[in-house]
Amino acid sequence: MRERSTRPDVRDRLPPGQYLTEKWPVLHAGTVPRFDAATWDFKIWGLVEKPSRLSAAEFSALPTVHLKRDIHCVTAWTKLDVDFEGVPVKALLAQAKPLPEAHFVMAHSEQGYETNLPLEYLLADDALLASRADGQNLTPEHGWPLRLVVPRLYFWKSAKWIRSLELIAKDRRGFWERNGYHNHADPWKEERYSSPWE
Ligand SMILES: Nc1nc2c(c(=O)[nH]1)N[C@H]1C(S)=C(S)[C@@H](COP(=O)(O)O)O[C@H]1N2
Ligand SMILES: [Mo]
Repeated sequence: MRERSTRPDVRDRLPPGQYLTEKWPVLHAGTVPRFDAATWDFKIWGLVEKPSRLSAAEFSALPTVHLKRDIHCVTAWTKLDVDFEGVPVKALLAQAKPLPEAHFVMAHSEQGYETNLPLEYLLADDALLASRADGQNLTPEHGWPLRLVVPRLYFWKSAKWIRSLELIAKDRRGFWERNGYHNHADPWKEERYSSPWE
């Protein structure tokens, strides 16, 4: 989408076919789940040496970092410079110790939503399990109490209301990936939809 009024420095940050939004739209399948701190937990499981389970209190005591990134939704909006605060996924994975045969991850959320990613995206510095954005707790609509943030891929890979990460050997498609979206989802390559021959 051509944005004549967009400053060149900003234009360079817009992946092909994206337009800028100042607002933060809310998008998801299903309803906003209710959060119950007494029963909530976060697990890392599957192909790891040390599976882990953290309660809400344990998770909220973990050290966090800030990460300012642009987010790109497949429905074509891009929002610049969102300041996420959360726990680096790589710190939790370092404790869980992925087995050598683990190459992919399925992120599991409330109500059965799931999305798949190559493990390398979660070992990178810019993958967070975030509870805050722009200095505020996430609203329930944006994923409170915890969402994945993987800014280098279209935003559907950033699972809201995440409850676990499952390490797997062979790639498996998640919810949107089974329903027409691209398996990999790089916005700079416009990997929006999957084609029948993939
Ligand atoms: N659990 C869950 N997470 C989800 C989704 C969903 O349907 N369920 N939708 C994804 C999609 S398609 C997008 S674009 C982003 C939107 O996040 P936002 O509502 O915070 O903008 O969440 C992603 N995470
Ligand atoms: Mo989306």
